[in-house]
Amino acid sequence: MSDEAQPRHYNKATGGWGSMEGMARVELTTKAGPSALATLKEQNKPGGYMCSSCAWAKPPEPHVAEFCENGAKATLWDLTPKRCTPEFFATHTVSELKTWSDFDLEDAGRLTHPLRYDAASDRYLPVSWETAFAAIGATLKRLEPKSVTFYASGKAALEPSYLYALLARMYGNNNLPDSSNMCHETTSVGLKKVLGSPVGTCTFQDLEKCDAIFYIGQNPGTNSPRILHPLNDAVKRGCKIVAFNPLREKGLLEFTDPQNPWQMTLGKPTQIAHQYVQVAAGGDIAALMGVCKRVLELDAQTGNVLDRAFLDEHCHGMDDFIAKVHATTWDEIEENSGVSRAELEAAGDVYAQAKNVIGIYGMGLTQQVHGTQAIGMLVNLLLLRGNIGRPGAGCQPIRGHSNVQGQRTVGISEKPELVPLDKLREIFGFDPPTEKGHTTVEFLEALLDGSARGFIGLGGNIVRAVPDQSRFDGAWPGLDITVNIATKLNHTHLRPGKESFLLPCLVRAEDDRQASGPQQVSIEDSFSHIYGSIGRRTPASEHLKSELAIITGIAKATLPPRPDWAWDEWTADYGKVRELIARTYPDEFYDMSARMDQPGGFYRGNPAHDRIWKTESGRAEFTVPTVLTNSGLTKAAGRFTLVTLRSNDQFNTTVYGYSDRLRGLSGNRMIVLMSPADMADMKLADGAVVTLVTDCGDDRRRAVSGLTVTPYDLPRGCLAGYFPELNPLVPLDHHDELSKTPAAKGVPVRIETS
Ligand SMILES: Nc1nc2c(c(=O)[nH]1)N[C@H]1C(S)=C(S)[C@@H](COP(=O)(O)OP(=O)(O)OC[C@H]3O[C@@H](n4cnc5c(=O)[nH]c(N)nc54)[C@H](O)[C@@H]3O)O[C@H]1N2
Ligand SMILES: Nc1nc2c(c(=O)[nH]1)N[C@H]1C(S)=C(S)[C@@H](COP(=O)(O)OP(=O)(O)OC[C@H]3O[C@@H](n4cnc5c(=O)[nH]c(N)nc54)[C@H](O)[C@@H]3O)O[C@H]1N2
Ligand SMILES: [Mo]
Repeated sequence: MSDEAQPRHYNKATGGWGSMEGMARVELTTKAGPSALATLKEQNKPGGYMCSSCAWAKPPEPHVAEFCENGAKATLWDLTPKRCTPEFFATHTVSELKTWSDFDLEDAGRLTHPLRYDAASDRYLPVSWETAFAAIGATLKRLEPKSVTFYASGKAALEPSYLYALLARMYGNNNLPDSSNMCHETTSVGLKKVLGSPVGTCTFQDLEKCDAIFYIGQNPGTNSPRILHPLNDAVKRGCKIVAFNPLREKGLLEFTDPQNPWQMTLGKPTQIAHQYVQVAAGGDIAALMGVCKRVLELDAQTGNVLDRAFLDEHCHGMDDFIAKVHATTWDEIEENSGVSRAELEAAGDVYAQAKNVIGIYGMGLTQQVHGTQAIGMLVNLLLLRGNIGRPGAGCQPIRGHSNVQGQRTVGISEKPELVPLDKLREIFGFDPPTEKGHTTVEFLEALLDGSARGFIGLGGNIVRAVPDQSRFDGAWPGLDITVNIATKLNHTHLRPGKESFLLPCLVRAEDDRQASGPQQVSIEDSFSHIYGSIGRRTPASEHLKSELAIITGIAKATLPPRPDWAWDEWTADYGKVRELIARTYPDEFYDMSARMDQPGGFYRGNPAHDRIWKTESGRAEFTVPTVLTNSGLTKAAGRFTLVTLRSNDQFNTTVYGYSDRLRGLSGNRMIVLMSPADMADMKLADGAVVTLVTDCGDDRRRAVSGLTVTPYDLPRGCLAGYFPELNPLVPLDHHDELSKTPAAKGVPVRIETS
């Protein structure tokens, strides 16, 4: 637990000795031991185990240690010798455990036995797998298929994910929301609309050829630290990085390479960002508009800035967009972006001078009410100079969970139009449902209105990850059934339905042995590369099953028996599941088992990368934003825009510890960061304890109390604090207009002091 009450400051570069300290501390907490360190040595290397932390690429020629501080933490966290056994559950009731912190619940260790909730004693009791599957199957058969939701959290590999989606469709629905619905769904919808492809257009090699990177709303030092190596290399080549972020994130400022002994001991850190645009929270549409305005001005002067051949041949809607840029004044741009004209012109100059530009972005763009418009705006800028679909250029979201993109690729999607239903019909001989399923937000709405009757979770912690966090507590017990497939205990497991099962699974680093021998799985990274992964560690308990075996166990107990639905055969040999994936998606996954083990994996391709635009017009689409702020918030006296963030010591709702080293903060997660100028205006001292209250105009009071005011270098009007502690402040209906991704980066709040 926290041993320091006040945050303290840290001023070192990203990487370096600090990251070594961070890993050592988690090693101490988890007591993972020397064999876990052996696992780290083969992490992200061909023939090894693929990290279960973020979705960054696994390069064909890996470094000696191809893992980062946070990947190491994730592995050590999985491989802890601590165990959360039936004895633990005999000692603690569910009501008591509900009062524990996220950290303490997961710190109880790995789940060891399948468990069933017993309402009479308010405890989880051990149950056999057979009894659990039979009971789950009996209840699911009784329920109306449309009332059951199959959530997934982005970690499970391609093989179990494919079967999970198949199970939901054979059962009779497309209720397959994913953590992606709270994350990059804005990308899946926004990029699809303008480029015809829902994923990034770059390959790893493009990073070696770009001359500028526009790096928007993503925190590499914490959330995808291995990207710091290619960024570092790019800067050394002369590539200019222009960062857009309301926070001056350390990873974008400077980096000490932990792989480089000289730099670790003597050398100077590399300066990462050539220019740091400290945009107002939600100010990116306006800021990018300013950059575009400068590019058009330069073109008007010289006539050779725009890529006219590309624009003529490949784009649609440019005239309307250009008219909008001309009609938008610099005053409006400065007012809405919070950035001066001179700074945006400087960014425009970098863009215009660079031959190849990549636009990289993360949650700062996606978790906004107008997130899809913001992504459209970034694409507008890239299109002006033909920076999509050629080497060294492209639009590249940085995805979250290690296989979140892959889960969508193999069918975990509530949008049936994204799934080859005809292939499923042909291969499995059933009529897949065609009605659209629940997004995460729609599941929550169904939970509230009582139409949801069952919830199955393939990993994750939906109770803590969602908006309006505390609003659903009363609804969960009304569900007929909740089933969670998990590795460690979290608050979602403590919201049992009338019937409830907690099913423990192997982690990716563990030896997964089935009837045909040890099994490999595969995952897809942010660059659409697919890799094999094999676990070698002894499982945490002999009672664990793989995610795939649990899914097939539920399927067998729920669906009518058919010889061609060969659940046992598929469980015995995951290669058979890869054959099914290849039959369903032949163009991308042919010969999958062989290709996934080649160094660097295989690229499944992306039409936009080859300038084939699967959009409505058949061309890349310029879009005209209808607003200048991503958050859509209007300014009002005393109102702030709250940004919810990850610390350097967490993976989503998994809290490893209480240090946010790269931001110089530690000891307390119940803080609110605030600019000293706003503190002075509000007469708040460093260390004052306040309540944040949502200011969205509906009648519901949403408040989080006990937050310590902490001065921080932020633009005026912007507050920041931690996810998931601040999730009760995000209204359920405060989400991106098209994708319904909750707008966790633009929450309107007020400060109460008493
Ligand atoms: N160690 C670790 N790694 C992780 C995760 C983790 O929790 N821990 N989570 C994983 C997951 S699921 C995901 S999706 C990714 C998330 O990785 P990121 O996309 O980096 O997500 P966040 O940390 O939420 O913050 C994004 C950044 O957006 C900035 N920002 C906020 N508002 C704005 C804005 O209006 N404009 C701009 N330009 N920037 C803004 C914030 O200051 C922050 O730097 O990381 C993945 N990797
Ligand atoms: N306010 C706010 N809210 C947010 C965000 C934000 O930035 N701000 N970010 C959003 C984003 S980007 C995301 S992706 C979601 C995350 O939402 P989720 O993906 O639902 O949450 P996680 O915290 O990643 O899930 C952690 C749990 O997963 C289980 N687990 C871990 N490893 C495994 C495994 O290998 N197999 C299985 N079966 N289970 C495992 C463990 O029980 C662990 O407790 O949160 C979203 N919510
Ligand atoms: Mo995410």
